[in-house]
Amino acid sequence: MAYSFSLNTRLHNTITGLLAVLLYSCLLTPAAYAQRIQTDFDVKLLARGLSHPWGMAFLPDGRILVTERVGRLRIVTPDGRISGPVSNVPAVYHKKQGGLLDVALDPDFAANRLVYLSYAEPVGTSDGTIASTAVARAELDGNSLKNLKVIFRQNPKTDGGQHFGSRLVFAPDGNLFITLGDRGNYKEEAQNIDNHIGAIIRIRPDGSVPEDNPFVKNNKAKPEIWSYGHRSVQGAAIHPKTGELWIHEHGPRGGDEINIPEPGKNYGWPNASYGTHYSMIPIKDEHAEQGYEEPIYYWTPSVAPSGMLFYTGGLFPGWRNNLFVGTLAGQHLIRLSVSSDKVLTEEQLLKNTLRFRDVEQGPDGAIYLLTDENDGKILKLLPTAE
Ligand SMILES: [Ca+2]
Repeated sequence: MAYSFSLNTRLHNTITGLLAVLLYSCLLTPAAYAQRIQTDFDVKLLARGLSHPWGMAFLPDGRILVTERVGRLRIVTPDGRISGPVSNVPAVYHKKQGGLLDVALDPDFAANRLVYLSYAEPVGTSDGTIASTAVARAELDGNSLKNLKVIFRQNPKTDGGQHFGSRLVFAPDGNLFITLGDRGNYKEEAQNIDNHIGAIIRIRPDGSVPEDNPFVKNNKAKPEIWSYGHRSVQGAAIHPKTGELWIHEHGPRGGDEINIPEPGKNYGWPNASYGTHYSMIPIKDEHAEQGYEEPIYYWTPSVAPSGMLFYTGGLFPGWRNNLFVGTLAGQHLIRLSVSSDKVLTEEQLLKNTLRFRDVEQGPDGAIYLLTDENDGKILKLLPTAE
């Protein structure tokens, strides 16, 4: 199925109209003027008709690989044409939060054509009730995948349709980070390093374990684990100056966090959180007091963060090295100015508009957003034309 596509001016006008109201309300003070300069952007609709798109990755020629949670991978051209489904994508468990999730390119993609997919992998057929997050890599050959190999499986597989993570991010040293979740019904297991529940994983691109992983010499631990005590991590990015991994994770009722996961460290879930359990049972706020790592930032009430980008492009010089986070429940895009290890300021963009599942930077320096809808869209943020 292919779509041809033209600009949806109604959506465009709605969003720019909301921005106009925001801009008008910002004209009151000199401080607000500086903010006005930074929020002066247009939103263009690049493509629509994607079913709950989840992750995207830019090919060197400017086309975009986009996953749909139902289990399809598509390629979108820079002018918004959507390909038919790429063939040979692995079968996925498509229930609740499960399905085909993130996509990433090998750092050496131009030479080896390797792409990486994360997904909820069922036991047996896709109709099963037991699943966990897995990562496969394959060569992209035209509109199909070949030589597909599963390089990681979250162990154990469990019931439940929640908290699969997952984002795929390559570190500057060439290792692959995979962010996972606690699978919903098994939150206590996020404290156990003899399984992969609630962990961040670090492997080589072929699935083998780097010798300097923190638990390789602990024969009671899974050697792929980088850090643990995480709830469900749907955003990850490498800080452009420090080269460190930053992640965010969903809290329960409140307490969504940003963490900079360090090797072997415990981020406290489910024993420490700035949120409360859905049952309204309180959780101890204090991470450090209980021996866990404190988040560097948190949101209460929850925004349900998804997707994470450090902006390094040239189109928005005022936003360089800022951190962008999409939100689902929040229905806005968050812009954070940050230092090497702190969040300094927060601004909400596109308030009360759509559920934003992923945020990426294109080779053109524009910011691209995926919306979480049946009629999922790719939106493009560009500086307002003079
Ligand atoms: Ca925590």
